Amino acid sequence: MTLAVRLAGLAAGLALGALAPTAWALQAAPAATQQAAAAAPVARPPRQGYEVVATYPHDPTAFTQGLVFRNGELLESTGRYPSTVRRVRLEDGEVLAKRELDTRLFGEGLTVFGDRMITLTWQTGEGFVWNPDTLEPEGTFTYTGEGWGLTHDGARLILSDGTSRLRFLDPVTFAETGGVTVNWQGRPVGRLNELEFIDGEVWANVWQTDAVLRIDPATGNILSVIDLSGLLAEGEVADPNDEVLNGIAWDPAARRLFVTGKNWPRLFEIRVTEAR
Ligand SMILES: [Ca+2]
Repeated sequence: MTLAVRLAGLAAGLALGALAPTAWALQAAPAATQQAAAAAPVARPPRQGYEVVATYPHDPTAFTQGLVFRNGELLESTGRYPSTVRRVRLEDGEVLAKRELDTRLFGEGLTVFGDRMITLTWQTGEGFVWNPDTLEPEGTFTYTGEGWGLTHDGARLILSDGTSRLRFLDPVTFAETGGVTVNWQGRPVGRLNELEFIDGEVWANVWQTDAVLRIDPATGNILSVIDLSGLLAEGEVADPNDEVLNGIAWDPAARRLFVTGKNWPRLFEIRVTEAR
């Protein structure tokens, strides 16, 4: 799929006019919802754009799966083999420390809850607890299903698994305590990947698109869609199908927002612009 095709798919998805399998396609909705949609066309969610504030180098071999800003630097998890967790200097992208996962594991989402860094793996149901300063492993846990993105709201871990579902986990026991289905006016929207909790909202990028959804975690309702297309020029990644937008980090003190992607050569500080 070319970049142009992906962007066309994104545009179709943003319009939410069709149930065709577009890039951030709506998943099969309940029959009653589909009938309602057929009777009354559903307006698309508010759409937002962005401005680039600053650009930083990013390790182009980092297949980014989780991204967090902490204490002036980035914590990042990467997938493929060997997967890694790493501390990264923002200003020049220098990897300050790195740990490799066992080669049977494909690294996924990352968050820091208190003084514990927590990471997921893709299809192995194994999670890890780390010291975020030393990257020393401190424990493991298990969960059901796949692991994609991870963040928290101060009380609960919030996990995505590639579907439209956001699941809540107890941050100490890792027991699943609930969840919501991310939706636009009742229609589920899936392929949720990397997550960040920002000002009471969950922000999720949608796999293989340039879309970031702003989500109300109480209801799963989509509040708006941020269109991040155009951050990279065509040809900046070798494989636009796999090397997609993935990575949202928030600096709450300075209110800075960072985004990058899998094997992207650059990481961006951006400012989101008004809905239109
Ligand atoms: Ca994140």
